[in-house]
Amino acid sequence: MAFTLPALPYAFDALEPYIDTLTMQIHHGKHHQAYVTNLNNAIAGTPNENKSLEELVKAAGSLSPAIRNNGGGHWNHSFFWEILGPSAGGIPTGELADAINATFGSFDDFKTKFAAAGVGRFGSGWAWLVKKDGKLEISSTPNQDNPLMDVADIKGTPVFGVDVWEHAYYLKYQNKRPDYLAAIWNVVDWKKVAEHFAAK
Ligand code: MN3
Repeated sequence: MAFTLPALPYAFDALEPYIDTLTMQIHHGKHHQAYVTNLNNAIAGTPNENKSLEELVKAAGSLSPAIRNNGGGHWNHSFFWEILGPSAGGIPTGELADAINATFGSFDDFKTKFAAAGVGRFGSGWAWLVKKDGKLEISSTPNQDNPLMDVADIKGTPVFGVDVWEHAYYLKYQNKRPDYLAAIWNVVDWKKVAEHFAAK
């Protein structure tokens, strides 16, 4: 079954001024669409056609680079759109907040460590908050890898993640990845993130 591009769950200009409209249009309509198209081309006519996206991603290490990169790209971006939103930001609450405070000291300490993971990722990739054996960890992955993959250094359930490819921020922030990573907290939907943390 062919994969399809999920609709963005809000308007392209909904994350202004933190993430600009043109970036969202190109990021969703061109970049994410290309991962979907290239993934479909890579699995067409093969037994992988019948697998779910999560099955493909989890087995990425034994599949072709085209499936690893584009399957990861499709999974990562589908996840990313859902954990952002308008009228978002603020601070996490409930058990997620307790876990962040217990693990990293405070929400501010978490933000600092998470941003360092994103800034420290050389080239293109993602920064992640991962739930592993019930505990939170920060990690980063290259390219379109993610913590679900068998090839990930830190494997677990993605709770939160930020795309640090230049295409995610260059139009507005140019070379200033730290500024993008500082702004993104304004559009994080912590309710959605808490749902990922609560899922087993
Ligand atoms: Mn991207």
